[in-house]
Order: sequence, then structure tokens, then C-alpha cells
Amino acid sequence: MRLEAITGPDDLRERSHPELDDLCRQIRARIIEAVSAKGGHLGSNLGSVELTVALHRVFRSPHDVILWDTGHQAYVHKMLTGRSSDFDSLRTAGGLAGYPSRTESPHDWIENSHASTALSYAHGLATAFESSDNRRRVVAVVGDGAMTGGMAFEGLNNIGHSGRRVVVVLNDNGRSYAPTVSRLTESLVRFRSNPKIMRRSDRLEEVAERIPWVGDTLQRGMRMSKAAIRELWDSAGFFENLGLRYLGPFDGHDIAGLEEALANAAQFDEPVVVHVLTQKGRGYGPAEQDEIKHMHDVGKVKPGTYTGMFSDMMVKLGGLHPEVVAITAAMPDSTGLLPFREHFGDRCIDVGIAEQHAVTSAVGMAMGGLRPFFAVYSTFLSRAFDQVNLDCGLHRAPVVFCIDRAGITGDDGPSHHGILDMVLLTKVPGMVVFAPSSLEELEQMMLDAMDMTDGPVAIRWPKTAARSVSRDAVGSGLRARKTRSGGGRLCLIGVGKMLEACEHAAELLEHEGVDATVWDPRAVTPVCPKMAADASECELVVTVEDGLRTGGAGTGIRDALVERAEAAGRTAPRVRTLGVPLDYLPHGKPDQILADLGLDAAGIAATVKADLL
Ligand SMILES: Cc1ncc(C[n+]2csc(CCOP(=O)(O)OP(=O)(O)O)c2C)c(N)n1
Repeated sequence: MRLEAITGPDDLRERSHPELDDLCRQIRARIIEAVSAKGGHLGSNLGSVELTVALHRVFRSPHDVILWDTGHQAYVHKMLTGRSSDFDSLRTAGGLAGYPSRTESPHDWIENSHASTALSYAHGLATAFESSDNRRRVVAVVGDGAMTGGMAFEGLNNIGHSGRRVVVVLNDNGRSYAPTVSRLTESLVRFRSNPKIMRRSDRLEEVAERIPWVGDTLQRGMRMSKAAIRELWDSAGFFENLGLRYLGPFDGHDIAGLEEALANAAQFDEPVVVHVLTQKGRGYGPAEQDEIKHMHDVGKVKPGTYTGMFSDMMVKLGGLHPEVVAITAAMPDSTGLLPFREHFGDRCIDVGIAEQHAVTSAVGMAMGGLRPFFAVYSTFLSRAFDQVNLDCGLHRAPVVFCIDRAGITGDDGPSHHGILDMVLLTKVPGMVVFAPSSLEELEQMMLDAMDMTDGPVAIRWPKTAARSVSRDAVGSGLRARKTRSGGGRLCLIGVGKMLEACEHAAELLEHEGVDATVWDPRAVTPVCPKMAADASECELVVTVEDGLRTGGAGTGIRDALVERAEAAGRTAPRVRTLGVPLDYLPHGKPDQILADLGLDAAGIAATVKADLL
């Protein structure tokens, strides 16, 4: 059976297990080939090949719903649901998305990439199906990493309490990006690696089952006593205490065994957890052995990038200030915190995939005298906005938010673009928001942030290449920096990486006879009064940012210019705010996406010409 011949899950049904084993080999080869060329999540997909085959043979997708938590491990699902011939286009503009996508297939129910949500969708769908078609099954596949997120616990609690018929597949490989930080995972590992406990637990259950009691109440009572027996030795009791039946653990690479377990789980009239043990990176030597590099699309932090500079600065600040601690929500590798962890060990705190908790915990640390730096991707910080605003902002806690992957991120699509951070963070009273335009600016901003102790500071930078400048091209404190003096008609203000595009646009405009002033605002908020005064003298001010235009940095600058003019009884200059439109932007190369949005030098110059000339 050739992989390309699979047009949907039905093509899997009449296959023998040796045929399926061969299919799994083909799938693995295909994943390795595609991810080597296009990047992506290698380890998670290689680890869930057999599990995905078994799920699609037992359940009838899309009538039965299979939900992939986070969605980074859905490549096999894509191949088995008619997309294997397109697989080479993975993560390329116009090609297959790196996450489930409803426009691609009816088998993809949810579009995601942010972890720990599947159980909530599952609860909702099971609630809806209960009244419409109670035979429809809802399956949520959740990794042990995603299980560390607060929302997963909220979902579990609600599913267990409501008794909804959800099959939760706990895909347990002991790892998130890095090894999963969770006592639940630790105790599951202890449990499964102790054959004595497993045998004793089985024997006790057999004995309990042989007691000749009948009737619903007694059966329920017996189930509870079985749970209590297990609770003595294992954390499966954790799920049962929440009201979910626990089955497992099962070998996640044995298709026949998995099919039996999943078919059994489907029979229950109550929520069930099927605990499946898988090996991340299975079948690809480098990924099996490599700690992190080959597992996800994270690679090594490269020198000459903002992440690299942040990484070096954390080590420097950590050495100078013993109160500096670094916090990560399960991403010590890709945020560049591994060197800090190597140097300072437990001053690097991995809280699990738990951004909300990370923020409030950071506030507690700050209240207790530590200087927390929370390293997080822009897109994931949105999840914790309430904590940033009320737990951190309201307390004026000196937490430093180090926000990577800000702006258009590219290959990972709508849910990964970091376009909300400036909109959100500029609404937190008292918060300073910095956007560096060079590596050296980031260095300076981290030093300055260290001295700003009367409230939170955020520094946001993109994934794309960073430029390096000489020391005299670096500002300090909250002051903006003029990088080009023009004739007074036009002022371009380029936020962070967009400064470079503004400078190039100014060169293009020079050929058209327009002599532009260019400012690097450095701090998005508060708006620098000197820059506002200078810009107010121009006819047209154009702000350029790589975040959402509505409510972003440019809006803040325009408000400042209007207020200034009103206070002086003058007319404010015309202000054009250029930024990302309010939309869900698909995947593609970051600079191409920006160019398509008119946010490159040529686009900026064209807008100016249309407005001014
Ligand atoms: C809210 C949120 N924070 C961080 C991430 C980044 N992230 C993507 S996959 C992943 C690890 C997930 O681990 P697990 O659920 O165990 O799946 P595995 O990759 O091990 O199969 C992380 C941290 C995310 N997707 N969502």
C-alpha cells in the first residue's frame, strides 16, 4: 500500500498490521524529508505515527471528531486525510499549513497552535452532540506538555464533573520542547517504569472484580474502590478523582494494542483517559538522541540574532545581579535561556506551558525582591493579558517581559504572528514598551530595564535578522533617536525593525525630491516628547509598525501629537499609521508578507508619494 494511494481514513480499514507497519515507515520517511526541507515539528510527529493510524481506524472522522491539542503533531493526520500528495508544500505560502486548517479539510475541526485548548473544545462538542447525536465520539489528543497548561486542567475538571463522553488520549512522551516540568508527568513516569507496581495494581483489581456484587451503585462503589486502590500507588487516581476513567498505560507504537484500547474507551458512557506512551522523534536517530534541536522547529539560537543578544545579556545580567531570575513557559531552548540555565541553574524557572501563571508568579517573585525576566513569544503572551494588566501593572511590579517573535513570524501562520503585543501592552498603565531597532539597542534596553524598578517593562523583538550598529547609533533611557534630518515636510517614524524600512524609504524618496526626517521611537510607550515636538513641525507624519495598526504604536503617537497640538491651540500634522491590518494572516515568509502589506521601503515610499506629492 503506497502512502500516496491513501485518500482518506477509509483506505486504512481493511489493511493488515504488517501493511500498516510498512505504511508507518513510509510516513516517517515523508515527514523527515518534508521537515528537513521546510522546518516544523519533527519529533512530535514521528512519535505519533502509530497513534494517528490507530485513531483513524477506530474512529470515523470527520463524523467522530479527532481534536489535536496544540496541533503541531497533526502532520500524520494530514497525510491520512487525503493530503499526502500536497505534503511537500508544508509551511510554504499557498501550501499546507503547519497546523490543522479548516479550509484544508473537514477532518480538521479546530485551527490552533496555542496549547491546552482541546479539552475545552471537546467538552463543548460532546455537550452539543449529547442532544443531537449521542453516538458521535469526541476524541482529544493531548500531550503531557499541553497537559501542564491551566486550561487543560479546567477542561479536565469540567469534563469529569459533567460526565461528558469524551475520550482523552494522553500522548505521553515525557517531553514538552524540553522535558516536561510537571509532577503529574513525573509520577506517570514512576508509575509506568515500575513493573512491580503495575503487577500488584492489576492483581488487586482482579481480586476486586471477582467480588460478586452487582447493581449500579455497587459497581460504582467498586470502581471508586479500584480508584482508591490505584491511588495508593499511582497518579492515575488523579484522573479518576476528577471523574474520568483511566485506561493504560499503553505502548503508543503498537497499532493493534492501541486499537483495542481505543475501541474499549469508545464503549464507555463516561469520560475516559487513554494513557499512551510514545517516543518523541521515533525512527530518526538524530531526533531520538538530540535533546531539543531536532525535535521542533527551534534549532540552535544563532549569534547575530535578537534572541542571541538576549541570551548573552541574560548571562551578563545574571552574573552582575544575583536577584535576576529567568522564567520560561516550557520554552527554555527557543527563547535563548539555555545558557542562563547552564550558568545559574535554578534561577531559571520553567513553569510549564502556563503563561498566565508565569506572569503572576513573576509578580510574586518581584514582590519578594527578585528581578524576574519572563522570556516569551509575543503570540503566547496575549493569553496572559489579564495577568499582565491587573496582577503586574496594577501592582507596578518590576517584571521585565522579554518578547521574542514579535511582529510577522511567517511559517506558522495566523496563530503565531506576534501582532497584538503593542496593542495590548500600550494599554497597561505605567508600562514601558521598548522595540529595539538593532542588536545594540536591545543590549541597551535590557540594561535600562534593569534600572526601571517602579513598574513593568516590555522589550519586543522579531525573529528575523537583526542589524548591528555602532555605539553612537544607540539611544538610552526613554528617549527616541533621530536617525535622519529632513526638510520639515515629512517625518517617518519606524518602530523596531521597521526603522530600517523607513530609512530605505527615505533614500527612495530623496530621489523624488522629498527629504524625510526619520525617527527611531525606541520606546513605543511612553511617547518621547522631543520626538513628538519635532514631528509636530512636519506636514505629514507616517508611523510604521509590524503589529496591528488599529490601536498600536502609531495610534499612540498620533494621539500624542493631537493632544500636543490641542494644548498649544495649533493644528496637528496629518498622521498616517501604517501597520498590519485587522485580519488573520496566513503563513508565508515574514518579509514577503510585510511587503505584500506595503510595509517595506517601496510600500512606505509609495504611500508617502500618494499622500504628499
Ligand atoms: C500557549 C502555548 N505556549 C507555548 C507553546 C509552544 N509549544 C508548541 S509545542 C510545545 C510542546 C508541547 O508538548 P506536548 O504537548 O507534550 O507535545 P509533544 O510535542 O511532546 O508531542 C510547546 C511548548 C504553545 N504551542 N502554546
